[in-house]
Amino acid sequence: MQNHANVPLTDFIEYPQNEMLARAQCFLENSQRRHSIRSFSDRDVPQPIIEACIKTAGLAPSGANHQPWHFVAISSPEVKQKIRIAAENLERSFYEGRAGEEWLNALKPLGTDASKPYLEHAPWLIAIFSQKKGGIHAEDANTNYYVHESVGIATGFLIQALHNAGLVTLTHTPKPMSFLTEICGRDADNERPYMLIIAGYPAEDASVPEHALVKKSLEEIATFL
Ligand code: IYR
Repeated sequence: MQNHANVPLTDFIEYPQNEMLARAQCFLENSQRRHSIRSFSDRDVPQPIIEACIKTAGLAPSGANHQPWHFVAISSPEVKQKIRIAAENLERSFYEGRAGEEWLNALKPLGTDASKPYLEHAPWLIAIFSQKKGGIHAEDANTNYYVHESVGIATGFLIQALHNAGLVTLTHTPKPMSFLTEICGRDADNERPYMLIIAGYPAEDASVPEHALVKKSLEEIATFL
């Protein structure tokens, strides 16, 4: 079979099982301090931190290892302003009726509305795009597989990486998101905007909705057979 060479696994680290449990619990406790934040400070975050987090996202598993994603990291005030204006326009029509009553009721405990000042205040917006065609090399144009799953995993990696670095984030999906394609100068034929991640320091008065702290128990989310 062609192209099937393997290299030995040399970077696996085996921990004693007590240490494994301690590490798993430590990661859990660290993850329990991750919250979606809607109030950001305008303090700068150096680009190399964002670069390292995006590199972590790029390590996510993907269909046929095609890595069907592209991350546009935005710190330009002009670009952020364009995104805020476009997103708030869409959100206004969403909150004024397009969402429908059930959806609006589901959002009430979060206290969200059409105003999105953090799209300008936060130091970084990361627009994530999924790619229909691609391959293991950036210039490839083969079919990508499990694109949604792959980009979802990479997005999870990115959120955890940003949290681990000491930043707060918000996942934002203004609907429809096609305006991001144009503002970010991406190829509309091959790429779809997947999600916008806002990243930075929390504002001093940042808060977390009580609703967001209600997490299902292990028994509710898992079954062991
Ligand atoms: N995109 C809107 C609405 C919104 C939708 C869901 I589902 C949320 O979990 C939170 C908000 C907004 O950002 O306000």
